[in-house]
Amino acid sequence: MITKGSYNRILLINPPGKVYVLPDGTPAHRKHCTPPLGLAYLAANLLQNGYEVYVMDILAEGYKNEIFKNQSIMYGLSTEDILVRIEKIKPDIIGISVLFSFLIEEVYELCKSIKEHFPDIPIVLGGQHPSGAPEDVMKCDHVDFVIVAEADQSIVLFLESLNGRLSRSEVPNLYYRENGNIKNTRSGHAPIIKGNGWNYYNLSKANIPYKIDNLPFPAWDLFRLHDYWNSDVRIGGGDVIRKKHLVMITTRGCPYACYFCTSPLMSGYRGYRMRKNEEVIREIEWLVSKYGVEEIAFLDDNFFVSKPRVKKLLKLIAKEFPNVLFHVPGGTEVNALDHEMIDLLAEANFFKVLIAIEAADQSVQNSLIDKKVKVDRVPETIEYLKKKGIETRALFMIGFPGETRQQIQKTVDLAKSLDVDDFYISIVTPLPGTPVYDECLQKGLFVDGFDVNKHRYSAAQIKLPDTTPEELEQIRRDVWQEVFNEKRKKMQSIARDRLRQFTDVREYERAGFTSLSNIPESVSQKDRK
Ligand code: B12
Ligand code: SF4
Repeated sequence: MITKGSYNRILLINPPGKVYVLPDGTPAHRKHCTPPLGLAYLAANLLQNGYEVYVMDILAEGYKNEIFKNQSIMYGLSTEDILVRIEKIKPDIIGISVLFSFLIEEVYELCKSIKEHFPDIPIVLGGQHPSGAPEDVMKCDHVDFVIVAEADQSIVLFLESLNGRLSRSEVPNLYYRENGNIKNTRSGHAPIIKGNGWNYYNLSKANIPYKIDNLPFPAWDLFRLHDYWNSDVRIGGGDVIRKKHLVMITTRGCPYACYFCTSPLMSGYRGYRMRKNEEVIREIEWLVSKYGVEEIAFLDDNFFVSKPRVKKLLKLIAKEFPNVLFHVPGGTEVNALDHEMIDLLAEANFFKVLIAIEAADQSVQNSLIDKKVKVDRVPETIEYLKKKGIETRALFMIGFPGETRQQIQKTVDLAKSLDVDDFYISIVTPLPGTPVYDECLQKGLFVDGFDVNKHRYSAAQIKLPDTTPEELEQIRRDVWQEVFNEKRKKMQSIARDRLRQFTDVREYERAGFTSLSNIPESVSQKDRK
């Protein structure tokens, strides 16, 4: 039972990392180690409101510590270390961020261990997964609260209510228990789209920060930045180039609502908000002068959506920061990339662009992908990006509900035919809190044994008309293997890319792991190199 009282010391936790190991003993993807921007924002808002904030990034602080569990390599601080730290900090409350659905089981285990040792410390969960499946998450007895959507302000109001200065009903987007029942403070608003256990609200009803320039800068002082800088780090689509790198955001939300994406859930339906360019410049200046940052990734949902904004920003960046590198790991709309934009990107040291093409078939584009990529513009855009010396990668998705083998093949063929430095084909993942998830639920399209708590991004989870899940996974892997050598050769021309150092795809995927040789033989069905 959580009683009103004194809740001033908050510990914010970033959970461990996890990489699924395929039956041939190869990791499904590389490890990553990205500074958690969401937690840095929450910390800044709490500090600004007089709270005492501590941060524990389990992933970054224990990056080299790997264990094999449930067919996956987990990396991060050990449970013993985590409990010792909690004992030392003695927080009044713990907040855990769950950005990735595939980590939810590990987060439940973490909550259980914490509760076994510290039963009186309340635990609140937030981030993408709890926002998409709040009721489900509240079913875990070790979780006391969930706050859905962007929580910069609501977490402060939540603590104010625990401290008796506000009533619970004044805390927006909160899920809690009362007499054993799960309740929430959202019911007063009519959602614009009502899903199965989730809602999309208009921005004005979403109770999230409206003027995002009013938010304080992320509280990076609380984080051990050298843990990120010394890791074998990867921020989306390739390694960072410079050691001292950090992340930022220049807009929140997106004016579109693609049916597989969680943006409307977190940021309101078409809840796009821009920062002023001067404020963005001020934050870059601060990162450079205070932390010596040499490279910055913009983590916006859709950085390029307002072309006039971006063009003005790029001009300012080129003028003010000629020695800093930039990139946008979230993917770039093809439609935004006209020649002037590409010229400005090159001038502003944007060294890499990831073009989000998603599907080759225009009918899939038209019906499912709200941003409506003009597929016929892609080859010419790529040609011009390469001419300007910008590393160019393309992003695709296969396995949309109803997608035929022919349509999938069209995407694969397009990926192979484009003159990009690298491309990634993802399998469509039905994330909780998205229309694609509900469609699969309603039409019985989840593969046998599907469990929302056991999400795996590289696995096929949707039944298709004429492709089995195994075939879909194999298609993706075969293309990757087939073009690996060719891509590697292309990478010779690109400075310091990790890909070019390897001769075999498995060798590449094993890079950065310290414990692969310890994986039990029974896990690997084929010969492991
Ligand atoms: C940067 C990023 C990454 C980074 C890593 C990020 C990190 N910190 O670890 C990299 C590039 C490595 C990455 C990789 C992948 N990513 Co990614 N990534 C993002 C991205 C673009 C930005 C995250 C971010 O910093 N946002 C900005 C901050 C301000 O928002 P936030 O973190 O959500 O925090 C706010 C709220 O969530 C909330 N909150 C957060 N924590 C907490 C905690 C508490 C207690 C509370 C109350 C509230 C709260 O308040 C915060 C402030 O408003 C998001 C999309 C997006 N724009 O959010 C996708 C996203 C998180 N990625 C996603 C996916 C699927 C992937 C990949 C699987 C892609 C792939 N197919 O390979 C991989 C998996 C990597 C892995 N785990 O191994 C999905 C996850 C969806 C899900 N439910 O699982 C997202 C949401 C994109 C999408 N819409 O599909 N990703
Ligand atoms: S354009 Fe991108 S960020 Fe916007 S809704 Fe579609 S997938 Fe999500």
